[in-house]
Amino acid sequence: MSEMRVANELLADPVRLRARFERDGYLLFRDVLAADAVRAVGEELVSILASQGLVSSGGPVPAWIGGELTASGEHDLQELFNKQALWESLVATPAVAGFFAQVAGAPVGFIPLARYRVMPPGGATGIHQDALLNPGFAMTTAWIPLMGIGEELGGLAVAVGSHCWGCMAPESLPPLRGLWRSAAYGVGDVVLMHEALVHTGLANRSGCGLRLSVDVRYQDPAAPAAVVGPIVAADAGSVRIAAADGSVVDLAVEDSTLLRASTGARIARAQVAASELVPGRRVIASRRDGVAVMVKPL
Ligand SMILES: O=C(O)CCC(=O)C(=O)O
Repeated sequence: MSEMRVANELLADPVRLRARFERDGYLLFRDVLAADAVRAVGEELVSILASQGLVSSGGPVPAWIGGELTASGEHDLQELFNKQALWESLVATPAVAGFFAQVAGAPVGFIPLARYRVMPPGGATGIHQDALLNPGFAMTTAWIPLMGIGEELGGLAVAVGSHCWGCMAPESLPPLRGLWRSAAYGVGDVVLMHEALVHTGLANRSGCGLRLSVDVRYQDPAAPAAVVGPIVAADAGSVRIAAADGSVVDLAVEDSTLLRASTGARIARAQVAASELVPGRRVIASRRDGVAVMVKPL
């Protein structure tokens, strides 16, 4: 697989930086995030995993002793990790927030669509595009290794230029041969990805080592901010959300609106009242001109 291009030299040239992102759909930066703060997030995850009897720490790479990681086990881990607000603190660290503001040209808002990746030996993440199931946010994904990730541990691979195709189901994607790019990653590195870029998490072939990373997402500062909060009222034609800033936001629901259940399944407009999208349920919504583009439970 070919190497990703490093974009550090473009940080001083916003026009070329934007042009590279628009052409390739990704940017790899080396050693730009506060390494101590990133390492501390990884160490905290390892100590939570150790407290659950899933890893034995001590070596340079934590060893996975947890057997198969099921979908429900993974879900429970995300809940445990989320209680610590680790990624939220990381992106609020001034040096880290400053880096993202420099790349985007203005301070950015992160949306609560982050995911910690605990990748045991043999594990991999399927080929996908982030915006297929999360449209309307004008978001960029920042993939952050939480430990040194060499070839054996796998890590992120991207299909260069694939963001230009629009989003589609993985089985409908054009041939990807020749487009894949990856790298060995260090703590402090970050890969930024266009929301429609095809990417994957390569298989962890280390035999016993655990791979840890986190992917966080921020919006284009010019895009309408995501609405996050509990539903006040919802029916087939509209959804009203009590937003975090204290305002109440009314959004129209149309046939084009993607209403999702927490399983990821699509909810038909006529089924809203019988779904999870009921008053009190905390959701995130993207929007355009007063119309909900996507609504899903958090
Ligand atoms: O880390 C991985 O395995 C995959 C990451 C990913 O899919 C993402 O950042 O959206």
